[in-house]
Amino acid sequence: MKDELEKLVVDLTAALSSVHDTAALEVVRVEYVGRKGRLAELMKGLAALSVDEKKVIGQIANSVKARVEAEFARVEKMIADADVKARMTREWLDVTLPGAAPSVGHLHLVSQAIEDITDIFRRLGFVRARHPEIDGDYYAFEALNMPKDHPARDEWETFFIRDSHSAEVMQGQKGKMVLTPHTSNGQVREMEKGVLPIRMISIGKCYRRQSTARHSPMFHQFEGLVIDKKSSVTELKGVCEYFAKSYFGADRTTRLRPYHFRFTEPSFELDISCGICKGVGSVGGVKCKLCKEGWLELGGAGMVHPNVIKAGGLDPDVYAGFAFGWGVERTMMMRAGVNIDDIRILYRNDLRFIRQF
Ligand code: FA5
Repeated sequence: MKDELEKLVVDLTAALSSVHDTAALEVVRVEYVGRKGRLAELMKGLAALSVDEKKVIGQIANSVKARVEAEFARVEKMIADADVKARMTREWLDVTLPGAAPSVGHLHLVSQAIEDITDIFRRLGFVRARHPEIDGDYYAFEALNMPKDHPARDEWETFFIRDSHSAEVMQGQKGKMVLTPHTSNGQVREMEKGVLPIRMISIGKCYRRQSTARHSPMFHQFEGLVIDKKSSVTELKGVCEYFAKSYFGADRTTRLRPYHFRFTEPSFELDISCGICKGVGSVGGVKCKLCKEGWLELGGAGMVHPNVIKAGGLDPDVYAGFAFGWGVERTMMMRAGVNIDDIRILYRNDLRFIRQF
């Protein structure tokens, strides 16, 4: 029995020499020291021995058990050490390498323009206001001196909202519901608030049934409205000039060109001098490719029509004012350094384009 115990240790050491992971170690453990393993089987033979033999063999068996445990402990440690080493190789990190900065986004080109525009008008005392982008026909047209069926409405190529149940145009409290074709719907809404004087800048989305290199079906306008007891075209001209110089550069100038809008009288189109030919219309004797005549159109403006002031609940004999409405995208596209030849690219969500600004 003594020899068999010694042989068990020799066999165990040999078996453990080819063990490299915990699964294999468990197999050997079951075979040698499991409940029905080789050691347990040998120990059963102890019962048949005499008392003296039991003493001797018992001592040897204890020493064998201690050696077996030591062997298992040695191999367990070896496997654990190898695991740690493998993990360190796998997860090795060079803390001296430069860090990878997370990619930080930025405001869309149009949002940047909206912030710049708001900032310029804020310096003149204009307060940012917001008005519905889906509104009743009354605010978009009727209150702006464009009665039902007036042909001037055609210019706005309006989207009306259909009722999903009846397929009829949806009726709101203030007439048919429209996707606002301009921000001028905010004029009467602002006057109705009854807080005077008014110096508002309202920037919002507009929608028209148009899609060309210069027209987007969805675009933004910024609407200025001043209503006070005294107001003049000179003041309007001063505001336009201040905006043009602040946004485009000190060398740019503006002109008001007579025009016609139903909601302003007199009405104008505001032009700014071209940044390429500096308002001359030609460069080195050749017609300017950008403007052809020295000026670029920015948008509409004028003195608020008395009927609109009345619609706002105010007395046109007491109050007067001016208004203007310009396209954010077109204004931004006229700025030096923004070389965009199709307005619609702004809304294609192509990151290769957006990341350039
Ligand atoms: C108007 O919308 C008037 N409400 C402006 C106004 C306000 C006049 C207050 C007087 C007083 P108009 O239709 O011209 O005017 O549009 C004004 C500007 O909006 C245009 O000059 C252009 O810059 C921009 N715009 C118009 N339609 C589009 C479009 N489809 N895509 C991009 N910009 C557009």
